[in-house]
Amino acid sequence: VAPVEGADGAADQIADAVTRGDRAAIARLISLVERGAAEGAGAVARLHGRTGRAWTLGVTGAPGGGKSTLTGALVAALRARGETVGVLAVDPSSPFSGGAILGDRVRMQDHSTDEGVFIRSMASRGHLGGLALAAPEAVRVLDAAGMEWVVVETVGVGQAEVDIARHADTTLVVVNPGWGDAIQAAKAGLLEIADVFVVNKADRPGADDAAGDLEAMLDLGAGASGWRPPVVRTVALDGTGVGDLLAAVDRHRAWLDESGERDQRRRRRLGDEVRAIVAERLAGRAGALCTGEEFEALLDEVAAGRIDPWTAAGRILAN
Ligand SMILES: Nc1nc2c(ncn2[C@@H]2O[C@H](COP(=O)(O)OP(=O)(O)OP(=O)(O)O)[C@@H](O)[C@H]2O)c(=O)[nH]1
Ligand SMILES: [Mg+2]
Repeated sequence: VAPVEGADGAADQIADAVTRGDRAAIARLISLVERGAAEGAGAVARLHGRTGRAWTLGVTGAPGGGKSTLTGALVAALRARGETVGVLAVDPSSPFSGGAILGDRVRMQDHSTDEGVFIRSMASRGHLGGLALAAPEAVRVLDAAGMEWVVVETVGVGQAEVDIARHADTTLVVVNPGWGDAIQAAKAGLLEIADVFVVNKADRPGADDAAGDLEAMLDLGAGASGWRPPVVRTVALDGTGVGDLLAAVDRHRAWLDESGERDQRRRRRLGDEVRAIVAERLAGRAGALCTGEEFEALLDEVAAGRIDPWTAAGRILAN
């Protein structure tokens, strides 16, 4: 959605309030962004120049792997270091605030009274493309609000969800012991996007096997990027291994900074975002061009066999 002309005052106001860290303004702007509202687009556009300080952490993996519990534990560890954290739990599949989101809120409620933490769930309204566009906007809001870390949790099942997690500075892929979880993760395309692997629920049998599977798969693809994703075992429920996990994230962060890869990644991410916006806009135009009387008349011609679909499309585009 394009920024609305004449709404500059309101957009300025909300952008300034977000920059001051006003929690109500942050919540409101993320809601606007989630809805794809024009007012939100205007305000977030203003925020872009005030972003770039937050370190974004993607957390993805199969449903129920313990991503939210782990995120809660990471938030606690980061807060213990005195660092501020924004959390976005992105739920692309559920059309309304169902059990998963409620569950996330309950699990993360330890932090609900802490000013240094801002936790928010985002749901799509049956439109994945919308969420893929809205998620980076919401990250921008939390970044501009001064959060030093922004954690984005997505379920790594579909391409849109994987893309959202992949667009973090550091991406954690969470697997569990047993059931060939590591191999499932590989099939879902999660192997390529992981900067750090987490074998969570390491209190259960098979954690060593899962870690071994991952290391073996990493051996096959080693050497390409200069960073070999470490495999860290955690028990998110009681915090075991979370210190090691944070240390691995810190090492990845230092490596990205030193190698210059960080700037390249961010540039790539912005390129992807611009492309996605262009695609969304073109799709909107395509929808508008392919409805109405003229379109139906053209379709009559195609249905009657007088012109073929490609010719019809060519005529529409030539107009
Ligand atoms: N045994 C054990 N259970 C855990 C651990 N971490 C999380 N769980 C449990 O696993 C279940 C799912 O945890 P969540 O944190 O909701 O997992 P999730 O990946 O966020 O789930 P979705 O967002 O629904 O995909 C809950 O019942 C947790 O209590 C762990 O380290 N060990
Ligand atoms: Mg969750």
